Amino acid sequence: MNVLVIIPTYQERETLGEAVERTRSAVPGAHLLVVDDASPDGTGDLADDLAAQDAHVHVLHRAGKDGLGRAYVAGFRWALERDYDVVVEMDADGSHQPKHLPALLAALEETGADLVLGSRWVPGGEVVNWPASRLMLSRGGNAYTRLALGLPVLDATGGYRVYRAAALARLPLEQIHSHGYCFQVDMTRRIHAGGGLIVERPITFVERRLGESKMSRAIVLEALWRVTAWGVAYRLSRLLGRARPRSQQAADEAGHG
Ligand SMILES: Nc1nc2c(ncn2[C@@H]2O[C@H](COP(=O)(O)OP(=O)(O)OP(=O)(O)O)[C@@H](O)[C@H]2O)c(=O)[nH]1
Ligand SMILES: [Mg+2]
Repeated sequence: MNVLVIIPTYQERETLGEAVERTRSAVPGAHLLVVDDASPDGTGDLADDLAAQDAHVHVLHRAGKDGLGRAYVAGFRWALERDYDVVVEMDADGSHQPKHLPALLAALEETGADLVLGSRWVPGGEVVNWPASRLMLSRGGNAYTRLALGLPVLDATGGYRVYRAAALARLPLEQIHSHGYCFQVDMTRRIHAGGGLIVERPITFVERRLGESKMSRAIVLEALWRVTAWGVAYRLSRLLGRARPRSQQAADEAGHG
């Protein structure tokens, strides 16, 4: 399997080096793509230095900060234009530990899944060093998401995950407009709606020690309105989907009668 690990960065000069180093030793055969949004702190230059020293490291520079979702979509396109079978999403900030990657990749192979979620909320999964407020936000966000969208997973918002490239190739990437972490929910619901198999494997998520979080009120509000809008659309389509066979039946009966 040709594996590409995509690491989006904005202002991660303090964390990127360690993330790259740990990933390289956890999965030596994999390639890495850093997608940097012109970080003013020079993260992009650091990424270029790392790439110059290591043929497995690549860099995609983007013009300015444009959100996690857009950065990943650009990374997915880069991967699909090349010969990768598997695409991984991973944060630069140390929260997603590369030591879990072999198990996540093995799960993709063993189960034949299209998407393997590194999950904080399945048995064996955990979060280290989060304040109660952040735990509640993630728990609550996931409960609301599951209810609204009928997704059969416990951690739809997590950003440590493994995709089969063929499953990404089937998605209309140009239609994905979510910016913040609701992008993860968007991807999950699209894979699920397309009949893709999604499995979860436990991870230990560690809160960042260095650098600054890009989590904001705007990102939470975007998630709330988008998940609600997707939920309404999902319920409507189910309602119409159920109504169609009945009306078809009625039309058939009328035809016979
Ligand atoms: N390219 C790019 N990367 C981004 C952008 N926003 C966030 N990132 C990266 O996406 C990853 C996750 O962002 P974080 O700031 O850690 O967000 P978070 O994990 O929700 O928040 P914390 O748990 O508080 O760290 C990090 O590697 C960021 O550098 C963006 O607009 N563009
Ligand atoms: Mg983080």
